[in-house]
Amino acid sequence: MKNSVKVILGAAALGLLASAASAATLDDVKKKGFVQCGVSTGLAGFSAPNDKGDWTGIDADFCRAVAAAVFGDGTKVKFTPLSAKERFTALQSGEIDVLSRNTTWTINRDTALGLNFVGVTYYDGQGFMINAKKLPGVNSALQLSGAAVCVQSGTTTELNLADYFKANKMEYNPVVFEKLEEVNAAYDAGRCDAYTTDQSGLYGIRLTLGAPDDHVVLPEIISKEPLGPAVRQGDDQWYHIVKWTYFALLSAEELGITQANVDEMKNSGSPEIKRVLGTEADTKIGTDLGVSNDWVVNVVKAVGNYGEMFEKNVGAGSPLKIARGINALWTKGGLQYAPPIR
Ligand SMILES: N[C@@H](CCC(=O)N[C@@H](CS)C(=O)NCC(=O)O)C(=O)O
Repeated sequence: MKNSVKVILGAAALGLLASAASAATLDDVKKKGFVQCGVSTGLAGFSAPNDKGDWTGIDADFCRAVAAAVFGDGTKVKFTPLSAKERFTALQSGEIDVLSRNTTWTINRDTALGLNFVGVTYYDGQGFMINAKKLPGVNSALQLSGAAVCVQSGTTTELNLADYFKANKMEYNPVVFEKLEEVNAAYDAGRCDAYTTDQSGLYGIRLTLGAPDDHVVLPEIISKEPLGPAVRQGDDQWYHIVKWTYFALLSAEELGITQANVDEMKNSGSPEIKRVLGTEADTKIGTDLGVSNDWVVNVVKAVGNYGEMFEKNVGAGSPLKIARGINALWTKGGLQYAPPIR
Protein backbone atom coordinates (compact mmCIF):
# COMPACT_ATOMS: atom_id res chain seq x y z
CA MET A 1 0.00 0.00 0.00
CA LYS A 2 2.66 2.43 1.09
CA ASN A 3 4.70 1.58 -1.97
CA SER A 4 1.85 2.24 -4.37
CA VAL A 5 1.31 5.68 -2.77
CA LYS A 6 5.00 6.35 -3.30
CA VAL A 7 4.75 5.31 -6.96
CA ILE A 8 1.76 7.60 -7.53
CA LEU A 9 3.45 10.54 -5.80
CA GLY A 10 6.64 9.85 -7.73
CA ALA A 11 4.74 9.83 -11.01
CA ALA A 12 3.02 13.10 -10.07
CA ALA A 13 6.38 14.69 -9.29
CA LEU A 14 7.77 13.53 -12.62
CA GLY A 15 4.69 14.94 -14.34
CA LEU A 16 5.37 18.32 -12.73
CA LEU A 17 8.97 18.19 -13.86
CA ALA A 18 7.91 17.25 -17.37
CA SER A 19 5.41 20.12 -17.57
CA ALA A 20 8.04 22.59 -16.29
CA ALA A 21 10.39 21.16 -18.89
CA SER A 22 8.06 21.49 -21.86
CA ALA A 23 6.67 24.94 -20.97
CA ALA A 24 7.37 27.79 -23.39
CA THR A 25 10.05 29.44 -21.31
CA LEU A 26 10.16 32.58 -23.45
CA ASP A 27 6.46 33.24 -22.81
CA ASP A 28 6.90 32.64 -19.07
CA VAL A 29 9.93 34.92 -18.94
CA LYS A 30 8.11 37.68 -20.82
CA LYS A 31 5.07 37.33 -18.59
CA LYS A 32 7.06 37.69 -15.38
CA GLY A 33 9.27 40.41 -16.89
CA PHE A 34 12.69 39.01 -16.03
CA VAL A 35 15.05 36.07 -16.54
CA GLN A 36 15.61 33.97 -13.41
CA CYS A 37 19.23 32.94 -13.55
CA GLY A 38 20.95 30.36 -11.36
CA VAL A 39 24.44 31.40 -10.23
CA SER A 40 26.91 30.30 -7.55
CA THR A 41 26.71 31.49 -3.96
CA GLY A 42 29.79 33.63 -4.59
CA LEU A 43 32.78 32.74 -6.74
CA ALA A 44 34.95 35.73 -7.70
CA GLY A 45 35.18 36.34 -11.45
CA PHE A 46 32.20 34.08 -12.25
CA SER A 47 29.28 35.08 -10.03
CA ALA A 48 29.66 36.95 -6.77
CA PRO A 49 27.83 39.89 -5.19
CA ASN A 50 29.91 43.09 -4.80
CA ASP A 51 29.80 45.51 -1.82
CA LYS A 52 26.52 46.92 -3.10
CA GLY A 53 24.99 43.47 -3.48
CA ASP A 54 25.13 43.59 -7.30
CA TRP A 55 26.09 40.33 -8.96
CA THR A 56 29.39 40.52 -10.84
CA GLY A 57 31.32 38.01 -12.94
CA ILE A 58 31.33 36.43 -16.36
CA ASP A 59 28.43 34.06 -15.50
CA ALA A 60 26.34 36.89 -14.02
CA ASP A 61 27.03 39.00 -17.12
CA PHE A 62 25.93 36.14 -19.32
CA CYS A 63 22.56 36.21 -17.51
CA ARG A 64 22.35 39.94 -18.28
CA ALA A 65 23.17 39.22 -21.93
CA VAL A 66 20.20 36.82 -22.14
CA ALA A 67 17.95 39.43 -20.49
CA ALA A 68 19.17 42.02 -23.01
CA ALA A 69 18.44 39.64 -25.91
CA VAL A 70 14.89 39.06 -24.66
CA PHE A 71 13.92 42.46 -23.23
CA GLY A 72 16.45 44.87 -24.75
CA ASP A 73 17.41 45.54 -21.11
CA GLY A 74 20.20 43.72 -19.31
CA THR A 75 18.84 44.65 -15.88
CA LYS A 76 15.76 42.47 -16.29
CA VAL A 77 17.30 39.53 -14.50
CA LYS A 78 17.05 38.02 -11.03
CA PHE A 79 19.74 35.84 -9.55
CA THR A 80 19.30 32.63 -7.56
CA PRO A 81 22.45 31.64 -5.64
CA LEU A 82 22.90 27.85 -5.71
CA SER A 83 25.37 25.38 -4.26
CA ALA A 84 26.78 22.72 -6.56
CA LYS A 85 24.26 20.19 -5.23
CA GLU A 86 21.21 22.43 -5.58
CA ARG A 87 21.85 23.71 -9.11
CA PHE A 88 20.40 20.92 -11.28
CA THR A 89 17.13 20.49 -9.36
CA ALA A 90 16.61 24.26 -9.56
CA LEU A 91 16.77 24.05 -13.35
CA GLN A 92 14.79 20.81 -13.72
CA SER A 93 11.96 22.06 -11.50
CA GLY A 94 11.57 25.37 -13.37
CA GLU A 95 12.76 27.48 -10.42
CA ILE A 96 15.34 29.06 -12.76
CA ASP A 97 15.27 29.66 -16.52
CA VAL A 98 19.02 29.40 -17.12
CA LEU A 99 21.87 27.92 -15.12
CA SER A 100 24.96 30.10 -15.56
CA ARG A 101 27.17 28.84 -12.77
CA ASN A 102 30.68 27.55 -13.59
CA THR A 103 29.13 24.24 -14.54
CA THR A 104 30.99 21.57 -16.47
CA TRP A 105 29.35 20.09 -19.55
CA THR A 106 29.33 16.28 -19.21
CA ILE A 107 27.41 13.44 -20.84
CA ASN A 108 25.68 12.56 -17.55
CA ARG A 109 24.32 16.09 -17.19
CA ASP A 110 23.13 16.12 -20.82
CA THR A 111 21.43 12.72 -20.58
CA ALA A 112 20.53 11.49 -17.07
CA LEU A 113 19.93 15.01 -15.73
CA GLY A 114 17.96 16.20 -18.79
CA LEU A 115 19.93 19.38 -19.50
CA ASN A 116 21.06 21.08 -22.68
CA PHE A 117 24.35 22.92 -22.48
CA VAL A 118 24.46 25.85 -24.88
CA GLY A 119 28.24 26.01 -25.32
CA VAL A 120 31.44 26.64 -23.42
CA THR A 121 31.80 30.16 -22.07
CA TYR A 122 35.02 29.25 -20.25
CA TYR A 123 37.36 26.33 -21.00
CA ASP A 124 38.82 25.27 -17.68
CA GLY A 125 40.52 22.30 -16.03
CA GLN A 126 40.85 21.06 -12.47
CA GLY A 127 43.87 22.00 -10.39
CA PHE A 128 45.27 21.96 -6.85
CA MET A 129 46.31 24.72 -4.49
CA ILE A 130 48.53 24.31 -1.44
CA ASN A 131 49.84 26.48 1.33
CA ALA A 132 53.52 26.76 0.38
CA LYS A 133 54.46 27.72 3.96
CA LYS A 134 52.86 24.55 5.27
CA LEU A 135 54.22 22.29 2.53
CA PRO A 136 57.61 23.71 1.48
CA GLY A 137 59.17 21.83 -1.41
CA VAL A 138 55.87 20.62 -2.85
CA ASN A 139 55.65 21.77 -6.45
CA SER A 140 53.64 18.98 -8.07
CA ALA A 141 50.31 17.31 -7.35
CA LEU A 142 52.17 13.99 -7.63
CA GLN A 143 53.77 14.81 -4.25
CA LEU A 144 50.36 14.88 -2.54
CA SER A 145 50.20 11.18 -1.62
CA GLY A 146 48.49 10.82 1.77
CA ALA A 147 47.21 14.41 1.71
CA ALA A 148 43.93 15.66 3.14
CA VAL A 149 42.20 17.39 0.22
CA CYS A 150 39.37 19.93 0.61
CA VAL A 151 36.64 19.58 -2.03
CA GLN A 152 33.00 20.57 -2.58
CA SER A 153 30.36 17.86 -2.96
CA GLY A 154 28.08 17.51 -6.00
CA THR A 155 30.87 18.47 -8.39
CA THR A 156 32.90 16.86 -11.15
CA THR A 157 35.83 17.92 -8.95
CA GLU A 158 35.06 15.25 -6.38
CA LEU A 159 34.95 12.53 -9.07
CA ASN A 160 38.13 13.64 -10.87
CA LEU A 161 39.98 13.79 -7.56
CA ALA A 162 39.18 10.13 -6.92
CA ASP A 163 40.23 9.17 -10.48
CA TYR A 164 43.51 11.10 -10.29
CA PHE A 165 44.68 9.57 -7.01
CA LYS A 166 43.61 6.09 -8.13
CA ALA A 167 45.32 6.40 -11.51
CA ASN A 168 48.53 7.54 -9.80
CA LYS A 169 48.26 4.88 -7.07
CA MET A 170 48.25 7.49 -4.32
CA GLU A 171 46.22 7.61 -1.09
CA TYR A 172 44.30 10.69 -0.02
CA ASN A 173 41.77 11.78 2.54
CA PRO A 174 38.86 13.77 1.06
CA VAL A 175 37.50 16.55 3.28
CA VAL A 176 34.09 17.20 1.73
CA PHE A 177 31.55 19.99 2.32
CA GLU A 178 28.42 21.08 0.50
CA LYS A 179 28.83 24.83 1.01
CA LEU A 180 31.64 26.80 -0.60
CA GLU A 181 32.25 28.88 2.51
CA GLU A 182 32.72 25.68 4.54
CA VAL A 183 35.35 24.35 2.13
CA ASN A 184 37.12 27.72 2.10
CA ALA A 185 37.06 28.05 5.88
CA ALA A 186 38.34 24.50 6.41
CA TYR A 187 41.22 25.04 3.98
CA ASP A 188 42.07 28.48 5.39
CA ALA A 189 42.11 27.02 8.90
CA GLY A 190 44.71 24.45 7.76
CA ARG A 191 42.42 21.43 7.98
CA CYS A 192 43.51 20.29 4.50
CA ASP A 193 46.88 20.00 2.81
CA ALA A 194 45.41 20.90 -0.56
CA TYR A 195 42.33 22.50 -2.11
CA THR A 196 41.04 21.19 -5.42
CA THR A 197 38.57 22.75 -7.88
CA ASP A 198 38.51 24.27 -11.37
CA GLN A 199 41.75 26.22 -11.79
CA SER A 200 39.89 29.50 -12.36
CA GLY A 201 38.06 28.86 -9.09
CA LEU A 202 41.36 28.39 -7.26
CA TYR A 203 42.52 31.85 -8.38
CA GLY A 204 39.21 33.35 -7.22
CA ILE A 205 39.22 31.51 -3.88
CA ARG A 206 42.87 32.36 -3.19
CA LEU A 207 41.92 36.06 -3.14
CA THR A 208 39.50 35.41 -0.27
CA LEU A 209 42.00 33.60 2.00
CA GLY A 210 43.61 35.19 5.06
CA ALA A 211 47.05 35.35 3.41
CA PRO A 212 46.61 34.83 -0.35
CA ASP A 213 50.34 35.11 -1.09
CA ASP A 214 51.12 32.03 1.00
CA HIS A 215 49.18 29.83 -1.42
CA VAL A 216 50.35 28.46 -4.76
CA VAL A 217 48.42 26.79 -7.55
CA LEU A 218 50.27 23.63 -8.66
CA PRO A 219 50.98 23.20 -12.39
CA GLU A 220 48.95 20.00 -13.06
CA ILE A 221 45.58 20.25 -14.80
CA ILE A 222 43.93 16.88 -14.14
CA SER A 223 40.72 17.17 -16.19
CA LYS A 224 38.75 19.01 -18.85
CA GLU A 225 36.17 21.37 -17.33
CA PRO A 226 34.28 23.04 -20.16
CA LEU A 227 32.09 25.47 -18.22
CA GLY A 228 28.93 26.79 -19.79
CA PRO A 229 25.31 27.81 -19.36
CA ALA A 230 22.58 25.17 -19.49
CA VAL A 231 18.83 25.08 -19.95
CA ARG A 232 16.40 22.21 -19.37
CA GLN A 233 15.43 19.95 -22.24
CA GLY A 234 12.12 20.22 -24.07
CA ASP A 235 12.13 23.85 -25.17
CA ASP A 236 14.11 24.34 -28.37
CA GLN A 237 13.23 28.01 -28.78
CA TRP A 238 14.60 28.94 -25.36
CA TYR A 239 17.65 26.73 -25.96
CA HIS A 240 18.30 28.62 -29.22
CA ILE A 241 17.90 32.05 -27.59
CA VAL A 242 20.42 31.24 -24.88
CA LYS A 243 22.79 29.48 -27.29
CA TRP A 244 22.75 32.28 -29.88
CA THR A 245 23.25 34.89 -27.16
CA TYR A 246 26.57 33.15 -26.47
CA PHE A 247 27.40 33.05 -30.20
CA ALA A 248 26.40 36.72 -30.55
CA LEU A 249 28.94 37.67 -27.86
CA LEU A 250 31.67 35.79 -29.76
CA SER A 251 30.62 37.14 -33.17
CA ALA A 252 30.69 40.70 -31.84
CA GLU A 253 34.26 40.23 -30.64
CA GLU A 254 35.29 38.67 -33.94
CA LEU A 255 33.80 41.59 -35.88
CA GLY A 256 35.31 44.27 -33.59
CA ILE A 257 31.91 45.35 -32.24
CA THR A 258 32.33 46.71 -28.70
CA GLN A 259 30.15 48.28 -26.01
CA ALA A 260 31.65 51.66 -26.95
CA ASN A 261 31.31 51.46 -30.75
CA VAL A 262 28.15 49.38 -31.25
CA ASP A 263 25.95 52.34 -32.27
CA GLU A 264 28.56 53.57 -34.73
CA MET A 265 28.96 50.06 -36.14
CA LYS A 266 25.31 50.02 -37.19
CA ASN A 267 26.38 52.28 -40.08
CA SER A 268 29.35 50.10 -41.01
CA GLY A 269 30.00 49.37 -44.68
CA SER A 270 30.35 45.65 -43.89
CA PRO A 271 27.29 43.61 -44.85
CA GLU A 272 28.18 41.07 -42.16
CA ILE A 273 28.31 43.66 -39.36
CA LYS A 274 25.04 45.18 -40.58
CA ARG A 275 23.42 41.75 -40.67
CA VAL A 276 24.58 40.86 -37.15
CA LEU A 277 23.37 44.20 -35.79
CA GLY A 278 20.01 43.83 -37.55
CA THR A 279 20.30 46.98 -39.67
CA GLU A 280 20.01 45.25 -43.04
CA ALA A 281 16.65 45.86 -44.70
CA ASP A 282 14.06 43.08 -44.32
CA THR A 283 16.13 41.09 -41.85
CA LYS A 284 14.30 38.42 -39.88
CA ILE A 285 17.25 36.95 -38.04
CA GLY A 286 16.17 38.21 -34.62
CA THR A 287 12.44 37.72 -35.03
CA ASP A 288 12.99 34.16 -36.29
CA LEU A 289 14.79 33.53 -33.01
CA GLY A 290 11.90 34.99 -31.02
CA VAL A 291 13.54 38.30 -30.11
CA SER A 292 13.92 41.70 -31.83
CA ASN A 293 16.18 42.19 -34.83
CA ASP A 294 18.48 44.51 -32.86
CA TRP A 295 19.05 41.86 -30.14
CA VAL A 296 22.83 41.76 -30.72
CA VAL A 297 23.01 45.54 -30.28
CA ASN A 298 21.18 45.14 -26.98
CA VAL A 299 23.41 42.29 -25.81
CA VAL A 300 26.64 44.17 -26.57
CA LYS A 301 25.31 47.39 -25.02
CA ALA A 302 24.48 45.51 -21.83
CA VAL A 303 27.71 43.55 -21.27
CA GLY A 304 30.17 44.21 -24.13
CA ASN A 305 31.43 41.47 -26.44
CA TYR A 306 32.84 38.15 -25.17
CA GLY A 307 36.40 39.51 -24.96
CA GLU A 308 35.26 42.56 -22.98
CA MET A 309 33.28 40.33 -20.63
CA PHE A 310 36.30 38.07 -20.15
CA GLU A 311 38.83 40.85 -19.50
CA LYS A 312 36.57 42.77 -17.11
CA ASN A 313 35.61 39.77 -14.98
CA VAL A 314 38.47 37.28 -15.02
CA GLY A 315 41.20 38.81 -17.21
CA ALA A 316 43.53 41.78 -17.10
CA GLY A 317 40.85 44.18 -15.82
CA SER A 318 40.04 41.96 -12.85
CA PRO A 319 41.89 40.95 -9.67
CA LEU A 320 42.14 37.38 -11.06
CA LYS A 321 44.32 38.43 -14.04
CA ILE A 322 43.79 35.14 -15.90
CA ALA A 323 45.36 35.01 -19.39
CA ARG A 324 42.98 34.47 -22.28
CA GLY A 325 44.80 31.21 -23.21
CA ILE A 326 42.55 28.64 -24.93
CA ASN A 327 39.59 30.96 -24.35
CA ALA A 328 40.89 33.21 -27.13
CA LEU A 329 38.88 33.37 -30.36
CA TRP A 330 39.70 30.74 -32.98
CA THR A 331 41.15 33.57 -35.10
CA LYS A 332 43.76 34.11 -32.35
CA GLY A 333 44.65 30.45 -31.80
CA GLY A 334 41.96 29.73 -29.19
CA LEU A 335 38.88 27.51 -29.04
CA GLN A 336 36.10 30.12 -29.03
CA TYR A 337 34.24 29.81 -32.31
CA ALA A 338 30.71 30.83 -33.27
CA PRO A 339 28.75 29.56 -36.28
CA PRO A 340 27.63 32.28 -38.69
CA ILE A 341 24.80 34.65 -37.85
CA ARG A 342 23.10 34.62 -41.24
N1 LIG B 1 32.81 22.83 -12.65
C1 LIG B 1 32.57 21.87 -11.62
C2 LIG B 1 32.68 22.49 -10.22
C3 LIG B 1 31.69 23.57 -10.00
C4 LIG B 1 31.57 24.07 -8.54
O1 LIG B 1 30.45 24.07 -8.00
N2 LIG B 1 32.69 24.50 -7.95
C5 LIG B 1 32.61 25.01 -6.61
C6 LIG B 1 34.00 25.27 -6.06
S1 LIG B 1 34.88 26.51 -6.95
C7 LIG B 1 31.80 26.28 -6.61
O2 LIG B 1 31.73 26.99 -7.57
N3 LIG B 1 31.12 26.59 -5.53
C8 LIG B 1 30.34 27.79 -5.46
C9 LIG B 1 29.11 27.63 -4.62
O3 LIG B 1 28.79 26.54 -4.16
O4 LIG B 1 28.43 28.63 -4.49
C10 LIG B 1 31.20 21.25 -11.79
O5 LIG B 1 30.43 21.69 -12.64
O6 LIG B 1 30.87 20.28 -11.08
